[in-house]
Amino acid sequence: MKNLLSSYVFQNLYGKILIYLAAGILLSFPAPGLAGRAEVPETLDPIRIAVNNWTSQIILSRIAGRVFEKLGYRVVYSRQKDDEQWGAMHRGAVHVQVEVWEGTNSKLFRRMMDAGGVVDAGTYDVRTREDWWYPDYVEALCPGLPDWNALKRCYSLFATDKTRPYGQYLTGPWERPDRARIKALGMKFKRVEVADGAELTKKIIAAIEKRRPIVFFNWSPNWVEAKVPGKFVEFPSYDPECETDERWGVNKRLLYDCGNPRDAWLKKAAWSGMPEKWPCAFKILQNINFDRKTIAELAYEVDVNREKTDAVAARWLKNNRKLWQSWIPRSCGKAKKIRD
Ligand code: TMO
Repeated sequence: MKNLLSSYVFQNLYGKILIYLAAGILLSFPAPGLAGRAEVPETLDPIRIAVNNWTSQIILSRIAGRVFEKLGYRVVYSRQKDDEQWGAMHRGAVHVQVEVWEGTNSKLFRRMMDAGGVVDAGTYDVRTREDWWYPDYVEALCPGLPDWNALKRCYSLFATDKTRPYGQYLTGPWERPDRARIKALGMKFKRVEVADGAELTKKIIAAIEKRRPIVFFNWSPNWVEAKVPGKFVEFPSYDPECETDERWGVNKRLLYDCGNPRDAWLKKAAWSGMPEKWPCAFKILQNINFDRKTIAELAYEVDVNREKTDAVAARWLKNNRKLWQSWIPRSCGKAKKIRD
């Protein structure tokens, strides 16, 4: 009886302890939806990422999207032409742009920021350049390069069926006042535009494999510099006045008698409503960073090694877990639970 009683009391006590323990555990981990816990994703409205038409931008978009998805965000990729994306972003129809290049995008980017629809989401640790470029083997045929004056003399080297007797300058659908520059500098060149980065790549590779003289729009970092040594053409140094004051520069009557900036920035941009609507995703976007080597290598794997952009992005995420996890601030909550 005594034993029975004591075991009853003991069991009762044991049960109570269990109940207290269970209650304690439950209270220390509030259920989802209770106040005090970071809610990520803040909304299931999809984050729309602008996808442009050159390789590194397409891969970086995919990497950013995958990181958002790991935190539960919904992501939609939206094909956008370089010059048309700003209006869409201003209206909030597109929310993220992972590569804004100073040489080609700064004008519209600034205009949209001034108008209030777009915000700066941070600068990469990479300096960039975008301009006319040629492989080194062209130098022997056109003495004086990389000075642009050399091209005034040997334009006919670059003539094609589309441009003869003028030289051909090959480029893609990116906003540069090339025709205005060609005119202002009195160069005998015609601008030939291909559809996108992939087609430009095809044409460049075909030319360099036959060591044909070629001058084209290139940018750095990009795969080209890793595949073939070459240089940017040195035009008169960029100055903002070159684009606003006709009297500036070698041509006293026309604008655009200068090159693009030589030491330019690379930024990310967002719809101005993003910091409020998806605060965690916006902070991640601000933290995203790539170095020069990574951007060039990612482009190389697709453009030269012919891999799929999705496969290249997935492999990068798998091999660089620590880095992309470091972009996710603690305030995003769930960060610890994310899987590959
Ligand atoms: C914007 N781009 C990198 C193609 O010059």
